[in-house]
Amino acid sequence: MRGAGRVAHDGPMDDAMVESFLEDGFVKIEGAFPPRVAEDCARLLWKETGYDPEDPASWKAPVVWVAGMAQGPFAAAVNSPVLHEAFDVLVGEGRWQPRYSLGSFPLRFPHEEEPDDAGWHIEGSYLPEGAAHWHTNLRSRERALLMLFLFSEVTEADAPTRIRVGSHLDVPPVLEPYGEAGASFLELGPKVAAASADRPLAHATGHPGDVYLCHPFLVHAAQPHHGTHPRFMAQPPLYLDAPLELDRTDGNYSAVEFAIRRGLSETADPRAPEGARGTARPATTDPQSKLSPPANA
Ligand SMILES: O=C(O)CCC(=O)C(=O)O
Repeated sequence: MRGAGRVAHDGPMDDAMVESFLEDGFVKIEGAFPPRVAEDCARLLWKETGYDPEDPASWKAPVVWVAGMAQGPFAAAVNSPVLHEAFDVLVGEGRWQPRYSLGSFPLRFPHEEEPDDAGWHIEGSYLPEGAAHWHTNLRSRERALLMLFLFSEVTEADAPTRIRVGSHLDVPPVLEPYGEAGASFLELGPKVAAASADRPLAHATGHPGDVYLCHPFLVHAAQPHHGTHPRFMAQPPLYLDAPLELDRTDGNYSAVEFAIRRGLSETADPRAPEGARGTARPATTDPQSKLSPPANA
């Protein structure tokens, strides 16, 4: 198993972040928001569970899902300058929507019972009219990133999220045949699990205040918690402000778009012209446009 890659953010973010994101499908930003903010978030989350932090006998279920939290500490966590800069680097300036809340918290408790939600999958990002399950398509409709926010200390023993490193490149060929309509996570789950089975494993461990920014197609899974400390995390989307484009005439691709093209190119006809196979550089690694492509490019 390999360790989760991390990106320093004491200087300007740059090509190292983009390269790591393209290769692995995620970057870990340590200290993305202050530990004190994480503590405040955790206190509010405990209230939602109805459990007593000091009394393990009260931790009745292996996982408690909390939907949306819009109190100040959650808005503060997602709006740190370092995260905004990273969103610009990976998604592109003006191409993502600011958020003022966080959602989708799988709070995992040490438990003998196995959770029923620990299969390999990618996230659904939109609910088509009349559909029962969330869907994903090749252009990652609505979702720019999957984000993992840590609110507790997460060691190997605390049920960290399992990540298949580089699996975001296996998913575009699975999605391509479904076109714009996409497919539900139920249909896609077994296919993306099979396509990424040989990828090395990483675990989303870290400290309160660390954030993993993941490509929306990163294949990941929960795991049973047989440790001692509850694991508090959020896994919300970063929403797109403009749809992803996979065929830009000016080549001004974001890192998220570029990775999708790279995933497609790995199964494409090797005789196809280079530009058509996604082998050009993303705009974010062009030294002339160091950080992010312009909005609506
Ligand atoms: O709880 C976790 O570690 C991951 C949960 C997850 O990926 C999900 O249920 O979508």
